Amino acid sequence: MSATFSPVLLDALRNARHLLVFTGAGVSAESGIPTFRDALTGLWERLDPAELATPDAFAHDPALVWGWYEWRRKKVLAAQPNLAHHVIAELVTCVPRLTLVTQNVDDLHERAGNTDVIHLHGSLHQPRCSVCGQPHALHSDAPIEPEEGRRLEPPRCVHCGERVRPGVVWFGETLPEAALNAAFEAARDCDCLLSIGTSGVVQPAAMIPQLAAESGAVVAHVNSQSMTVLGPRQVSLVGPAGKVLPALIDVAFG
Ligand code: BV8
Ligand code: ZN
Repeated sequence: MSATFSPVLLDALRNARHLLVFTGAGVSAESGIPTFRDALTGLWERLDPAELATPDAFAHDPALVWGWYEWRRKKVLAAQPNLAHHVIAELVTCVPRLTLVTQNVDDLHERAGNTDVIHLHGSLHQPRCSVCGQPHALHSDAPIEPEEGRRLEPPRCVHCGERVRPGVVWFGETLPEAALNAAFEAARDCDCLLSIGTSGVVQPAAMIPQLAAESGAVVAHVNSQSMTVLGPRQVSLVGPAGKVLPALIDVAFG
């Protein structure tokens, strides 16, 4: 990709007091994790992910939903952080303050070295009881049985005997309040925001880049597809995050 970047963005990065990095499924795509809106293979080709990620879906067919999340968790456990995750971890050393907000339910940012990651949509790795809310311990080294498309009965809570559910935020559920408040506060405070690998359609997370722009921040969208930008202080960098980010950081800080 071309290493020519907007001077507005380069200045904003070099002079950033507070950089906000906001990520979506596209940042993990080069690690082999399917994005949320990609066509899924096998059985999942016939299912809409958005229809599996709801409280109603779990109530209607818990084994189908639990099996799908275990399949996804297995893929994440087998995956490694990619260059984009590593560059984001490195960025912490380039600016006085960095906040990392992700919509992703994987742990690839943490495995690349970021700490204090704000997870707006929860985590595949922290299931909890669907009734009493107690966390449920998963043994990450134990083999995960489901292959793609296999149904699997959810485990039972050791406290109350009810079904354990994935520790993610489903459609129609509210986001964790502390995480959302921290993300909105960072959006209002930051002077530069990198929005990486997100289609920006899921609310309320999608308000974050908009809020940062309204507060005067320079906003850059890094996406394999061209993103619509409003005004001279927003830019769209088109290409895979694993290529665009190393080039950007090299030009800005190298
Ligand atoms: C809520 C966890 C209040 C589960 C997820 C109309 C207006 C406003 C809101 C709504 C509305 N209708 C419905 C709503 C509410 C709804 C919503 O926003 N729906 C949308 C779809 C319209 N939101 C909610 O329900 C939220 N809660 O509003 O609470 C409330 C409560 C009750 C009653 C009333 C109000 C909760 C939403 C949480 C959903 N959970 N995930 C799970 O993972 O299974 S969301 C899901 O989408 C993903 O997990 C991810 O977190 C999220 C965002 O997706 P992206 O990350 O952007 O991924 P996507 O696949 O879309 O895009 C990938 C992008 O990467 C693409 O642009 C692609 O081009 C790019 N890309 C690909 N490869 C690369 C790349 N870019 C760079 N490099 C690459 N290599
Ligand atoms: Zn319980």
